[in-house]
Amino acid sequence: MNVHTLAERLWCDGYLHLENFFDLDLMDRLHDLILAHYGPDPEHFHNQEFLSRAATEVIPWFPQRTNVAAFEEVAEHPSLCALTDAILGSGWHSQECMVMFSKPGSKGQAWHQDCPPDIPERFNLNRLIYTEDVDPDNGGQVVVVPGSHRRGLLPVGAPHGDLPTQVTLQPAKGSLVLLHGHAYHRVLPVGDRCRVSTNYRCVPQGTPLDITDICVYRTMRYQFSTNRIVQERAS
Ligand SMILES: O=C(O)CCC(=O)C(=O)O
Ligand SMILES: [Fe+2]
Repeated sequence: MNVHTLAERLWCDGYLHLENFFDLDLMDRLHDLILAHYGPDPEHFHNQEFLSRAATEVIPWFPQRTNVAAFEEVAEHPSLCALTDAILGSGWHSQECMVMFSKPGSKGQAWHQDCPPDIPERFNLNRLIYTEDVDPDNGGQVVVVPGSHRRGLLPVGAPHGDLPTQVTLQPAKGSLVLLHGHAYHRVLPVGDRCRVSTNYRCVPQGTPLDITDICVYRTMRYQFSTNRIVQERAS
């Protein structure tokens, strides 16, 4: 399928799941670096208030801060750049890539929008890569509501409660998942093995790079730079 058809699908559904997008050897190299970085029992990152209120548990790592060359290879991947151009037009910018590690038995990520949808054309695009299979026996699937990137605010409600018309994605090693930042999405709780995903977020030209500083959950808006709840949403 050509990049323009894929871009149309992304704009219609708010997400795209493309299997076998990346070379498996590259995925293995990245996965080894990721496991070596975290070690067997990494510390929690967020404070207790966030962990309990957000029903979200991931430990982030920004590998480009330490210049890990293998991660640049994905950032510069020609097919990924061509697809991003088709979706966002030229002049888009990358945020630094973020690896997300979920410990065994952790909560995954509750329903959220990566940035507030108050201005519809102000959004981030997630470009998620998976360096190992998301195995349904171990949870950690990505759940998204098709078309929700055009529906404004995520409704208030149970952080992990099912939403009508949700679809469940099970990315395999080498998959690319593109997800509009206003789409309603979550990550299911993780079983007895760890889970890893890596996000190469980017934004259209003219969008502030800190657009994802405030995340919308069903119970609150949370600001990461200040570790503060900036709005309560619980009914
Ligand atoms: O880890 C995933 O599969 C999705 C994570 C997510 O919601 C995000 O990076 O915005
Ligand atoms: Fe997200």
